Amino acid sequence: MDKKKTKINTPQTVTSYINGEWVEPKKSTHQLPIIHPANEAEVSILYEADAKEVKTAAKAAKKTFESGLWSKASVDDRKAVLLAIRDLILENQEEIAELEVMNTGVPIAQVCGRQIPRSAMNFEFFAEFISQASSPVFDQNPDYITYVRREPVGVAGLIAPWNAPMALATMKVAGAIAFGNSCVLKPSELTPLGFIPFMNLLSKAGLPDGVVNMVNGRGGVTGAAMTQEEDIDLIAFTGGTETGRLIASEAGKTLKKTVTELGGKSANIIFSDADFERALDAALVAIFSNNGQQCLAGSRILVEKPIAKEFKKRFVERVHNLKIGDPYDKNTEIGPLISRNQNERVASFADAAEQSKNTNILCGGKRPKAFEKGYYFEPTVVESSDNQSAICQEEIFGPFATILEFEGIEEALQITNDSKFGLVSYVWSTDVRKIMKAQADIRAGVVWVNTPLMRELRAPFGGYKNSGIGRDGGEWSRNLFTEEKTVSIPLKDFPIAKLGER
Ligand code: TXE
Repeated sequence: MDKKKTKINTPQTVTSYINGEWVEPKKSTHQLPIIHPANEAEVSILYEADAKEVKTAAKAAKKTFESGLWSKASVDDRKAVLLAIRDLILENQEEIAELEVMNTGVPIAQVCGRQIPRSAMNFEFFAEFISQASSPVFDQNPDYITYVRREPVGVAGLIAPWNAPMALATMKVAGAIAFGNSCVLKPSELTPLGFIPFMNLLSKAGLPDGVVNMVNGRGGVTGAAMTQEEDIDLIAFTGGTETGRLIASEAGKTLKKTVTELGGKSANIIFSDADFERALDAALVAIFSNNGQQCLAGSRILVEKPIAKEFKKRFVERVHNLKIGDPYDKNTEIGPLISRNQNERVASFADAAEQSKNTNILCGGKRPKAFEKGYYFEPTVVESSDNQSAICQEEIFGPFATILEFEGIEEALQITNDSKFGLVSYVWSTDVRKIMKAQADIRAGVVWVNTPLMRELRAPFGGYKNSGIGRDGGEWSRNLFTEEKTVSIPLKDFPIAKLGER
């Protein structure tokens, strides 16, 4: 990494944060290198939390929860702390952003423009939400009043991914603590660095120690211990579909509430009556932002036949112009992938495309020669005539667009729904009837009409099919992070059967 471009000091060790204190690194602990994906340099060392340390974190969270200090704090007090966390994230955004870039390789313009503001917004959103939320009262029966209380569940286990570490983890942390829970957060073992300044700012914001605890380590060790831990009451997970399956079945053994937000292979349908230029711009944003590593990527671009030739030509021209480079450079549009593994995974799909007779690589497909080091991969565009091919069915999670042609809405919808995933979808058309049919028939949790990437925090977000179970956002996060308690109180004395009286 070019030192001149960053002002921060990288933390040399990453440990757990329990009850308001950093755990001292121990030589005997299993250690993992933290790698900067742009130059493969080891920038820090993670000291992995084992099952015992996870238990300590869960116990600290439970103790704080039971103390009532936070779980029974007034909504106004909680709101003030959440807003202070928002302010401190914004005050420290430069440091957090630079650490995120060091970990993820996502271009700094995108981290500063989208992910850090979104992290701050997550706290503001839930601060506002809790101050307005109400619960139903049932007074239809004149002899009783019955109402519903919303109470925090207890200790939330939050397992976060590496693609947008801070933005995705803070959605979970903000939701959990807004409703009074304590939590144990596990960032991805690839991307813990930004959470170091984040943890430090929580107590400055006035959050009591032990409300947010963090453990670090591999999924199979630290994450698995969380899903098995008796003192953790719920799991909110974002990550891969296979991991989601494992987590849900493990968490089921101790009957934890579980929400999983998993992968996608989302269709971006462009009809020939669409605003061509806007659809083109948006198709590029939907697949190439975040280095293509996002669950809501528009990775299958379905183009109607009359405009397909022109669309492919223009799309490929633009892809050739994308600026690949150092993620700390403000002009960079595509940085390196997260890891060697992810780079090899993406390359394997390009190799498969090269072998297949149903697919044709229009550009990219290789590691760019300009970079000796770093997990860079050329932005890749492949056309396919078979939606069953691996590049149309599997989540590739990289700068890799697949283009399919279709004739008419029926075929577009058939291809869209011919997928084991169902997270989001995009529809581009100026014909309201076509739009209305598409939004009704698409089997996915979100339909974006004539827009890319519109995340409305008030609305539910989550997937159909293998894209997950449950939703987050406003009311849906409240459902996850609270228990409902029904209270009935009689308004007058009424006769009670006198059992045992002779
Ligand atoms: O993610 P994992 P991986 C998809 C994407 C990617 C694939 C694999 O297609 O290519 O998943 O990525 C923790 N118990 N997405 O393998 O493993 C892990 O430590 C408990 C989609 O790197 O799912 C990390 O904190 N936890 C996606 C988190 O799970 C476990 C984002 C996610 O890592 C665990 C990322 C276990 N047994 C990848 N195993 C999205 N939906 O946005 C792992 N973890």
